[in-house]
Amino acid sequence: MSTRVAIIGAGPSGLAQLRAFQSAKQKGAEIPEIVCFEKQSDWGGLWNYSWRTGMDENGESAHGSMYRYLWSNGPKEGLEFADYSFEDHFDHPIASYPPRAVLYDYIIGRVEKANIRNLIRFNSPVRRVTYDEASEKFSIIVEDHEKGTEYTEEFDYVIVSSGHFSTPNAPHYPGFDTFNGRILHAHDFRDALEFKGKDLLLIGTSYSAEDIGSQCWKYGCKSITVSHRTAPMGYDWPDNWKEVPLLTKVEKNTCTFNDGTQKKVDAIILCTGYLHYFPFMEEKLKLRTNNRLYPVNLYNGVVWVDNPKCMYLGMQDQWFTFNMFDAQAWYVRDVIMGRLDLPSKAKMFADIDQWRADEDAQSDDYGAIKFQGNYIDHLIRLTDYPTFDIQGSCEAFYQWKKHKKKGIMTFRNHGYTSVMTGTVAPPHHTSWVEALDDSLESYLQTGPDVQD
Ligand code: FAD
Ligand code: NA7
Repeated sequence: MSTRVAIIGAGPSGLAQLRAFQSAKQKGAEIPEIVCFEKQSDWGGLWNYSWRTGMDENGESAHGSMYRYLWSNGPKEGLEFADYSFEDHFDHPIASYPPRAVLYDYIIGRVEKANIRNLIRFNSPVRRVTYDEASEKFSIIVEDHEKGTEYTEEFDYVIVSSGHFSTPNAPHYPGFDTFNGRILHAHDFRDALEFKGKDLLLIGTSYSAEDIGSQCWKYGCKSITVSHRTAPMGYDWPDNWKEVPLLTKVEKNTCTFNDGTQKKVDAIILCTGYLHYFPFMEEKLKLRTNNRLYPVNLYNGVVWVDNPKCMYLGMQDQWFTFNMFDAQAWYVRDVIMGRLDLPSKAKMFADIDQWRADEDAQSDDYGAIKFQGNYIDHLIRLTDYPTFDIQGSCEAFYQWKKHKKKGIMTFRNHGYTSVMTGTVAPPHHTSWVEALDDSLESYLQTGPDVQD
């Protein structure tokens, strides 16, 4: 029997893995048998927008955390695939912060071309993964929602690419049970228009707070109050946006903060991040980590040291995304295909420690971006993934940071240089604040250029 490889999840990470194997096959290599299990009825992971919250149509926890009107929160020049540029896909240059539908189209365009959909079993959540030392095989229990059955199959390798921005970290604050409105986690936020004319409290200061707040502001909420645990975001916010210290208690609609100030609000959105959650992995294979750039126990950020036939993709906190998943997928492919050897366990652990110490030594976001760029560079040097100017991609991120500082509601009007094609992105035809239609059709229209 040939080597069997299971991939769990057909989001950007799982799709990168499928594409990596297909690329080797295209170049004449004999590849293992691949089966990708996907819980949802379609591919694309978080980028496959769903209105559903709570449970999906099969009674599984709804995976989606993306919401309507979401535009890329970083420049597309930082995430571009090295083997499939935006120009390859759209035939002409497009602006730097595409909405969700445009990025979805881009991700899917590559895998449609690679013709790999037949390797994915949809509506198939993985229930349990165990490893048997005697047979040296993984046993995977899968629910088949199409047939209404559960079955078990054996594999030689398992690649977990089920994402880590789906299980809410939802803290409790005193008095939440007396609140006369909606308390929701960012995971369940879908349409900013729900909050038009409302006073909102957001807790948290990272991407979700910044972007959900900006969305609600753009679509007409009355006011935004953002409560921080560590430090305020510190942008030059609009007049009806205020940053306050941590929430201490809620009494009906009145929220009290650490400095004694109070605010009456209509809804509370917990933008308090997500948990890495892998209930289907047996304990000896289960990744337990907080959200950081170099999680514990993963050699080269992907190989589970205690059982190197088990890999995790995309488990890092993310500055880079799609091209980082590619770098990882190409590396994992080459380990599985015996093109790359792994060092001893002790050496793998020592190497992880070194990377983590380097991560800890970074003092700001610029250092963190560079760190992740170095990690990607390290991986792509090991495989035939097309090399690209990672320093140039970091540069796009540095400019993005500066543009955000300059104008948090205008940064998306800027364009950056693609390190894949050398093209400078044209400004979008409408400024982000005025662009209420986030459809692919509207985005790809040409029109008067905008730059602030
Ligand atoms: P996911 O996209 O989460 O895909 C995981 C897949 O695994 C899903 O299809 C899921 O159904 C499947 N799955 C889960 N459990 C099982 C199971 N037990 N069995 C079978 N299948 C399973 N990144 C950017 O680059 N730019 C952005 O603008 C951006 N915006 C974001 C906005 C939000 C609100 C969030 C939450 C994230 C955003 N990201 C953004 C980051 C995002 O994590 C990545 O872009 C990307 O989606 C990660 O891909 P992934 O495949 O690792 O995980
Ligand atoms: P992040 O980036 O993990 O940030 C989580 C935020 O939540 C961060 O500001 C934390 O503050 C805050 N947090 C966490 N727990 C609490 C409690 N108990 N009380 C108050 N504040 C808390 O998650 P996001 O959802 O913003 O972003 C995730 C991805 O979605 C991201 O990659 C984007 O691409 C989209 P801290 O600074 O730790 O005090």
